[in-house]
Amino acid sequence: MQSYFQTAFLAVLLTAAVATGLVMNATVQAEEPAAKEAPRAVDAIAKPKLKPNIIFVVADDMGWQDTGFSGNQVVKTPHLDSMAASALWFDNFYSAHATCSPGRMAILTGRTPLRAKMVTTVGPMQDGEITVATALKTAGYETAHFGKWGLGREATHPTKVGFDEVIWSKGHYNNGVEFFVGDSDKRDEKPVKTEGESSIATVKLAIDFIQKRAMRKQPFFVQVSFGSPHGPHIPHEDFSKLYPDLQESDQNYYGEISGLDAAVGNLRQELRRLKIEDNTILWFVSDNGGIREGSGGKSKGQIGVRTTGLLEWPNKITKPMRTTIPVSHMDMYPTVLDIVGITLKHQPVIDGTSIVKLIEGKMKQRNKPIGFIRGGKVAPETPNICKTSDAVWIDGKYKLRLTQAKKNKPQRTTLHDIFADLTEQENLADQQPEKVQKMLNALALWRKSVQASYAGKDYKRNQK
Ligand SMILES: [Ca+2]
Repeated sequence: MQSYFQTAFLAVLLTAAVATGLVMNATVQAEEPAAKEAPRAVDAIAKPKLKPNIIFVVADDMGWQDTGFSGNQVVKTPHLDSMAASALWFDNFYSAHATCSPGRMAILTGRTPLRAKMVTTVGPMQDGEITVATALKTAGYETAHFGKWGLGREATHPTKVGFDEVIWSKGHYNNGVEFFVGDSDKRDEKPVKTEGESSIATVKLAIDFIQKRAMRKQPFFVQVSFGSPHGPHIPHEDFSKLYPDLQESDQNYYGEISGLDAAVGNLRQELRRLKIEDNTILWFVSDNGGIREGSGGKSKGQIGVRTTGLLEWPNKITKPMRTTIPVSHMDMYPTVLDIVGITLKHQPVIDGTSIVKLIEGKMKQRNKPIGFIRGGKVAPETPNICKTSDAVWIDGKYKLRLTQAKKNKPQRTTLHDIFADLTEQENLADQQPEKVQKMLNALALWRKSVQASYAGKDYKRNQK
């Protein structure tokens, strides 16, 4: 881990933030949320150690190099850059899966998406998954989801998996979005109408929720889930005009990201105004790989790829840190439960691990490998898909990629050093056959476990 704060860099960021002045420029007409059903309860042993407020902010299709702080020379992201300058910055933050919904399921459950039969882009996840919202309710948290959902309706509707207040969209959305409220999902059921930039409008809804809890000193968990920068790229003009010299498609793409960035700025500003920023964990991630070469590679659709990740928690992270230790979506759930001190009595298998030690600056290396399975465009009933599909296994500095035989191409195994060879140009498999075999063995064991979950093994007795 290395410190990265630089005075000159911060000065540039502050100048950019002032110059853009892009906060609070969307208006929202929110109606009172509809009455909601009680979320599912679970048995838990909650021995709260700390009760920080927790906010997950999830971008849609944003790549790891779509921010100024990560090296993009074009995009203007002063607020995310400012966040990075005081946060834990994950240099190697891995998406749990290739596309939108599976990554989101992993964020909420700590599990690889195929355990919930999420083999491809869209949901639903399986009934029986336990979300971080459900778990946090056992420790007295109030919970809310705002924005893109994508994990199903009916049994896996956000109101049924732990969220008290829900203002949501089935998928990605654009400016002027009309969100659904509570358990409604029909256009004529009193939607929340928004105006202005879509990410700013989403954050505005979250701020309304947060303000009420802050006044009561009530711990909360909020997921803010943007529809940007998922295509189609239709930016608000306040943000596309930041890029007058770019061609239109670039203005549109970067305009969406700058809108999202301003929304994050509004959220951080409000946490400071409410004087709750020190005791609030703000975890910003994207759901899958980027969609453009300039995003750090066109990696949406691939498994075992990096995406963006920042964690801000001033009470614990008192100086900026940048880490190369691999972390993934699947670590978010176990980390939050570890911080708050929650153990579920019937916790389904978790694939991630708590990174509390990393937050404390005490983790030298990761103690648990990270696995990825493609699934792909297959029927959910495909036999042994978890054992036979393409897979990636990250253990320490090594990434093993197993690509199954296709048509005329034989099965291929590659091994890369993810620290020394960022773009994975050099295949070390022939040089290190013992390492490869050891990783293949571990991967095979893990795939067997995922296959058992896929078959429904995990969903027992957790629901009262
Ligand atoms: Ca996405």
